[in-house]
Amino acid sequence: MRKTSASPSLHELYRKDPDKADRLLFGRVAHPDRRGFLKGAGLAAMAALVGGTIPFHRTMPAHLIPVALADEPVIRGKDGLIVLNDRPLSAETPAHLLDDAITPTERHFVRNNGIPPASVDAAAWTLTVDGLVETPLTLGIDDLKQRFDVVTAALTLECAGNGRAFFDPPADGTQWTYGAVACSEWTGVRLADVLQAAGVKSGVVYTAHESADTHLSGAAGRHPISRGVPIAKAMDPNTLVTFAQNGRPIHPMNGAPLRLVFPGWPGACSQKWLTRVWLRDRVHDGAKMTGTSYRVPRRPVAPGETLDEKDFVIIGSMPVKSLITHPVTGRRAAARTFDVRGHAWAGDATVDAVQLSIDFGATWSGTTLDTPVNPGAWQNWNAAVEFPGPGYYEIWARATDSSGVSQPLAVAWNPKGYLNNAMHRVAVTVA
Ligand SMILES: Nc1nc2c(c(=O)[nH]1)N[C@H]1C(S)=C(S)[C@@H](COP(=O)(O)O)O[C@H]1N2
Ligand SMILES: [Mo]
Repeated sequence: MRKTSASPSLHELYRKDPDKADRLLFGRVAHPDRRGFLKGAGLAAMAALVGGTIPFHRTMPAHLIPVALADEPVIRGKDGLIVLNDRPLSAETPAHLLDDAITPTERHFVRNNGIPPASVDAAAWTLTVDGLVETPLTLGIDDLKQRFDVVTAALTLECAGNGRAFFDPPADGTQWTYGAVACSEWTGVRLADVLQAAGVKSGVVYTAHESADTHLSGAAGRHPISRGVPIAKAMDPNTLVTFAQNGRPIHPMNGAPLRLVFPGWPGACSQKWLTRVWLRDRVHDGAKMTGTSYRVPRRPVAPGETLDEKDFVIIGSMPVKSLITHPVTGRRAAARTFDVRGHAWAGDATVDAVQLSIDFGATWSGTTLDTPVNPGAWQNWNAAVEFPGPGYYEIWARATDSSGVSQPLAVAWNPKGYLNNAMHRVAVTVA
């Protein structure tokens, strides 16, 4: 993963307030002789970032940015992502790097709400299933593999705040543009099978998910995020408890060693570093479940309008959307005709058509659209587009879902900037 000048870099943080940067990033406290003092979680965090234990950490000066971080990759195993926040870490993928049908792990975006566990032991990891069940279970990853069908599926994960950067007036929160979406191949077991093994009691309304990451405040027992879904979505056979991503262990920042994946629903439902699923007789009220978190107004609202909590609904299935992954925006093309391609997805529904316009929406033409490789996967589309002559063009893409709903050119404003499924536009200049 590379820093860009647009992101708040480590260097900037250190320039502004080196003591604070040390404390925030690594829990490092300066000694009078200017040696840094790293221990416990701070030392583990730095070791994880530089990729090994630091034998001489005792002589490491305060305010020193390890060259392993300062130079290039900041997150091992990620490549080309743009860091939007350092703490908690959020990084998105430029649209043209999402060109593959299956998103490689190093291109899968990262959205953390707290501090990931510094190190994880997959062999000792357990998942507890309790609450309104006949038999509470505690299962290791091997137990999951042995007791249940192991399935692999390409599943689309999108942050509900993807596209937030384009709201006007601006909406608070991570300023995602297009790249908080991915479709990796996930391997795991069906959540439904696990819940059935525990025995779902009558009266269950919602799941509640817990994990091993810690709150930014450091407060023990305070969850950075704990979301849930209606029991029907949890019993959907496409919902998985996963232990592998693209045929390998899950990337540490994508929730290793165990995470939920709810395709088509807000990424926030897909708890990373999963330790517990409990079944409740009411809508879960954990961290990021209440207030305006992952909720949208029932009706269009004006910016600044005051709303009551009951005017909001919890986001479920995500709206129809598409992404142009080729060409990269800003491309100068030598040829008059070239291939345009990308992906489209529609929450729990499927995409029926993707159309393109090169004349600012006056006319539209069709594309070849694949069916999903499995339920929950995005669909790939492509078209050879001919441009009438030299000059500046915009390619606009518009997907339509199976119930006939199409992407808008602009979406209604909402307080937290969720669900921006406006059409993707890329610029090209034809020589
Ligand atoms: N434990 C835990 N799970 C989590 C989060 C988190 O901060 N902690 N972030 C959620 C959010 S908001 C999103 S969009 C997805 C992002 O998944 P990714 O980081 O693997 O791309 O994870 C979700 N699961
Ligand atoms: Mo998210």
